[in-house]
Amino acid sequence: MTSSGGNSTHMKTNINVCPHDCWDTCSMKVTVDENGKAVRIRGNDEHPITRGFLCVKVNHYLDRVYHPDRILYPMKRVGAKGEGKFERISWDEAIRIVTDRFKETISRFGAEAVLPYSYAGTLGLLNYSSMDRRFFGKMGASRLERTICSAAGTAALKATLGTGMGIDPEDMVHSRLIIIWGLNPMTSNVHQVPILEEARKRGAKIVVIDPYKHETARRADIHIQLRPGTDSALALGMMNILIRENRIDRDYIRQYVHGYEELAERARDYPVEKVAAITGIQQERIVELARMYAETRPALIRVGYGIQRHTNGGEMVRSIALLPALTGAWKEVGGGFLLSNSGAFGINKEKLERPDIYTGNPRRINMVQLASALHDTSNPVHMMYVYNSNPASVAPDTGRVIEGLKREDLFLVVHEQLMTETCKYADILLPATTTLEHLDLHVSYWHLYVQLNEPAIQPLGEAKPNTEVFRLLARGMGYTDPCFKDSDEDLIRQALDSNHPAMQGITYEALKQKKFIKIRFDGPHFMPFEKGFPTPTGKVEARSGQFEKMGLDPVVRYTPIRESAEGSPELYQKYPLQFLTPAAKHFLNSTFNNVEILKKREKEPTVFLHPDDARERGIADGDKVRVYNERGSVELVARVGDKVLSGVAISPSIWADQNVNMTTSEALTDMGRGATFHTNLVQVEKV
Ligand SMILES: Nc1nc2c(c(=O)[nH]1)N[C@H]1C(S)=C(S)[C@@H](COP(=O)(O)OP(=O)(O)OC[C@H]3O[C@@H](n4cnc5c(=O)[nH]c(N)nc54)[C@H](O)[C@@H]3O)O[C@H]1N2
Ligand SMILES: Nc1nc2c(c(=O)[nH]1)N[C@H]1C(S)=C(S)[C@@H](COP(=O)(O)OP(=O)(O)OC[C@H]3O[C@@H](n4cnc5c(=O)[nH]c(N)nc54)[C@H](O)[C@@H]3O)O[C@H]1N2
Ligand SMILES: [Mo]
Repeated sequence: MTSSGGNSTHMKTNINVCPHDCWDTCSMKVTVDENGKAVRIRGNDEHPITRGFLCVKVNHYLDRVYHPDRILYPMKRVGAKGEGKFERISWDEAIRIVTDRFKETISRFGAEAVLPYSYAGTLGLLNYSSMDRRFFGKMGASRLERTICSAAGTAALKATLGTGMGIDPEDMVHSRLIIIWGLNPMTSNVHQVPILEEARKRGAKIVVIDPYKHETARRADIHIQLRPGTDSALALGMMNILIRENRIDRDYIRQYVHGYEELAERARDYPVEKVAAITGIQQERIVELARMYAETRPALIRVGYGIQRHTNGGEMVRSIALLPALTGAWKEVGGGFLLSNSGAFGINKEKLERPDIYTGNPRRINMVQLASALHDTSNPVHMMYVYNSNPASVAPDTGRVIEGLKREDLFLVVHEQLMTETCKYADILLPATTTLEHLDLHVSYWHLYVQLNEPAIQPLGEAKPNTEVFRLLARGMGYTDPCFKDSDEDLIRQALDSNHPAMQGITYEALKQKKFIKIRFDGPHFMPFEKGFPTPTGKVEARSGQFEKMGLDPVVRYTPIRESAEGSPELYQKYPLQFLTPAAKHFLNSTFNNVEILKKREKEPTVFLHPDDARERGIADGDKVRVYNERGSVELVARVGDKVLSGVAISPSIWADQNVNMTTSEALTDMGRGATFHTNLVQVEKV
């Protein structure tokens, strides 16, 4: 704690961690006044990734903490479901009502009638997954498959590289070619921007491959704008050129690639003329890209999560992840691949989640298919407990999700910080603390720092952290396992109790002192695959036995996405526009879409259309339009220009009242059973 000058002798500064589901996992400095109120928040200038600045959203984090819609007390519903009328009750009463209802539901219908629903409202390891997993595991409740974000990419990396790991983002300054593939750092990963700028100063070229001409694409040296869902054809086309022109690293391949011959044969099916026709990219540009990729070293491919939210999302990530193995790009510092680094940490998840105390082997419900789960009459969900998530906004086919939430025979508990669309349907609302109000431990899925978040202020009202609520619920249920008594500090020690080499020296005490510590690795740079890949063959798997067992083609190929001209010609006749709904700059999924200043900056729910598509429909820039398909519709303001190709429509998401997820589908990805928000055909008309 340090004083921060002027007449503010009673001010103190606290180090917190940004809890949001984002690559950057920032370190924040929070100033607290003499009344215990947080009055200022800024990026920690001592943190090598945060570099003293926060994103446009989290600069306004205090507007969330002290928001008029903050839920401060437990409440019970007094109006109709969806009306949003609640009355204050005590915590004791709330816990009694909820545990009585759990007991009644379990005795009448069995524990599978209970569905926990959570995602990454906070990435703090304690409040993301610890006591909650113990609690619902002990109960034997339906298991939630948490697949809404990254499942296809994770499965693709696991099978191809053996783990979700890539290069250290701090080493990107050494890259001379950076291909940003299906990611928009200016919006979703802003702390990568200074690294890109530094690399560029040192001579790097930046290429963006994305159907969307977003802010990052505009600033890149080259933007390759392709048709959505066709990237595996592009990657195979690049391989075809690399192999034909002998621009591959045969030594590296011999040592590190399993199934190269079969991959080379497959790549022969993707000559440049064919790839140009599939992707919509000119032939010369494909050839130029492949040659540049082989020649400009070190070359890094940085892939985002947006790209894998398609029915062929796994295949796309898999094909792209094979490229650096063909050119041996992994050998150089700053070369290789990066999607996720979550596999780099050695957190002791077993100790946090305690699968040893779980009851039975309950059914699994995929969070992407919540709409169907809530309409399942054969084994209905009668009780749902939501925390760390806002399914009425973020889950696909939202119209059907909301219908399900309105069911009179569904009892809904929501533990939240602020009123959300989901809260409106709650029977019981519980108040949650923000990251300024609780203790937690953080890793990142992009950079390599472990961080400690200690509370800066007292909980507002009667808000409680997730961990504490599950302790109270466990007591109410009569669960006597000692692990339900573990304190948050105990949980941190358990998480850090790990033999993993990356975690050596990272203790609670060390973190209390330093706040953030980089994981341990040998040598001056993090070179995760220097000694081989953690796959069954010890090599990059161009031929995958794992996929073969799953009934997939063991060698990658291009499959058209399900909702596209090639994938479903009949549907395409009625709904001829591919609708992408990637991250909005001023919101984080649905979080922050209730902060006035950020809504103003994001302006209005918008859809970008190509001039040809607009003209054909009599739509002018600024017109209100209806975007629809058989699942539902949403009203957006049309912006006509060059951000999209003809045949594509894009809407930055997610707004509360005009929600694009009314149109999105529950279909799952080819691997990992993930979400396919971007495989979505629509029609657009003027209203
Ligand atoms: N401001 C802001 N930041 C965020 C978030 C947010 O909502 N707002 N969300 C956070 C979360 S939860 C996550 S998972 C990450 C996501 O961050 P990103 O990985 O950046 O994900 P998206 O923004 O969904 O999509 C990135 C890009 O993928 C492109 N894309 C879609 N389909 C295809 C395709 O077929 N091929 C190619 N090449 N590109 C395609 C989209 O046009 C988009 O530009 O960001 C986090 N950060
Ligand atoms: N169309 C479309 N839909 C999408 C996406 C897209 O790109 N396009 N992105 C998808 C992706 S990548 C993701 S990750 C999902 C995200 O879906 P969600 O995980 O539901 O994300 P948020 O909308 O940010 O909602 C998180 C909620 O958790 C609450 N919360 C935060 N911290 C805590 C806490 O400590 N305790 C409790 N109890 N609550 C807390 C917040 O107040 C917030 O309301 O959305 C998906 N939906
Ligand atoms: Mo996500």
